Amino acid sequence: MTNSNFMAFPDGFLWGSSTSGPQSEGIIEGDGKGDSNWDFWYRTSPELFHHQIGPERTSTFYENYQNDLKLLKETGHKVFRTSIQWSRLIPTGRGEINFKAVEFYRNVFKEVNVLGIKLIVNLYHFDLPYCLQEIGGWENKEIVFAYEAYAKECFRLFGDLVDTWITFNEPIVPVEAGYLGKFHYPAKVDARAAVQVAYNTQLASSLAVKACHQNNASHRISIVLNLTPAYPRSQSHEDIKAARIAELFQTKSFLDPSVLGEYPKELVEILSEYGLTPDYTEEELVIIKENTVDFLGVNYYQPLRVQAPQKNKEFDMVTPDIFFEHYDMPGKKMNPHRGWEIYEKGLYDIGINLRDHYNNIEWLVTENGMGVEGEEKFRENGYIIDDYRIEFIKGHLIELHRAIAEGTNCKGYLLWTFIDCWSWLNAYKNRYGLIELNLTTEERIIKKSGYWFKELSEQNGFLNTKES
Ligand code: BGP
Repeated sequence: MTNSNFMAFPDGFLWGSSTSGPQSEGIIEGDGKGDSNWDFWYRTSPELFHHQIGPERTSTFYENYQNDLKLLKETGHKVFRTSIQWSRLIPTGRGEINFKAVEFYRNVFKEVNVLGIKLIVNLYHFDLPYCLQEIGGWENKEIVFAYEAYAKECFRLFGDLVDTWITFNEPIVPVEAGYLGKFHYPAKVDARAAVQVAYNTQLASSLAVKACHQNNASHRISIVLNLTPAYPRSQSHEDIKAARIAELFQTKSFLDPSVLGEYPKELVEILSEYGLTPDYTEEELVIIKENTVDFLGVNYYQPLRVQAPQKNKEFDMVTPDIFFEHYDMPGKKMNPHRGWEIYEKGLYDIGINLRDHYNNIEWLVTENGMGVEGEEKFRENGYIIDDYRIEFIKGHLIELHRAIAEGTNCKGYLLWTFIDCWSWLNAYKNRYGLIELNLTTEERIIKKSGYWFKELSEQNGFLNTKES
């Protein structure tokens, strides 16, 4: 049957998008920016980056922010999330401030406020100042205190313009991609280092929460986590156990300390059993306990499907493969343009999990979106007709709507992303924007989804014509 329902969202629901400093600003001569780990990696290994496009050529927001921000209105934004680049504000990571960066960020934040759009500012989106990488990066506890000092500077310099902050975006990603895989710098495989990096990042996040509240008790601060329930291949004891452990590593390792103030007991036991307990002190655990987040940001792209590891497999070092393997589920619905599974119900499951196990904490979808390689093939009469993206968003919103109706405390939906942006090793391979960026002319052209998104925001919902 056809179910023509208008999916109305709660009053004041925030519609918008997220981007980040390193993925949108670009670098220009004389801007005073220091190197981040990405700038350094690109300079030394450009061949790793798609079409050898590096972070200096990102979407030129640094120069074009005034015009770009006008497009926020044209695409119906009620909220906008971006990040400060630590290496732009404090080029050597510690000490001297770059006043050109202060001026730039203050101008951007002022402009967003003038437009009447809610601003959320993230302090860290995978981008460590390279000087700090040279002394061990997040493996070294000194970086925790350098980050705390940086966060305090941000609250002091921008606290009159920004009242909603994020400590880190997807902190598990640099752990996995930089210390268990080779997609982020320093691209090494070392489980002990991975655990220490994860712990140090959590401690830094908790210290930033504390500093934010000390600076202004009415300001709110969160962490953005890429949450997804881990779905087991089968209901066998082994697969269920594998899914439980995958969830411990990939979601609960930051979710529990950030929201509940404590690490899950089973995770602590596993780490101890494998000799991976990080260096920590009781005082640090008290900081984590006492400084939980005010709300949560959730990024969701694709589900995590797992199976028990094959029996009798030999491992010469501890890696997550000892505990679980990825499961390639036959017949799954795919985004063929990115090679990622589409599973809309994941968003519903996240909402219900937060409702039932995390004190029904207030949360926002801070990223969800559909990456498309070769998107120019969908251009008609000069602009991109991305009906697939509209369908993708609608499918997820139906599940989010259902979770809200059942009591989850979700206050907004931020798409990834505003204008097509640079994405790490993938550079500009996958386009996600409501607005197309022409890399040669730097022209910005609103896609069909951009106009649709404006309508969605103005009507605070959409007509669901999906078969049910
Ligand atoms: C998220 C990151 C974003 C962005 C996005 C798309 O995990 O927070 O920074 O990069 O993924 O990634 P990709 O371009 O690799 O598809």
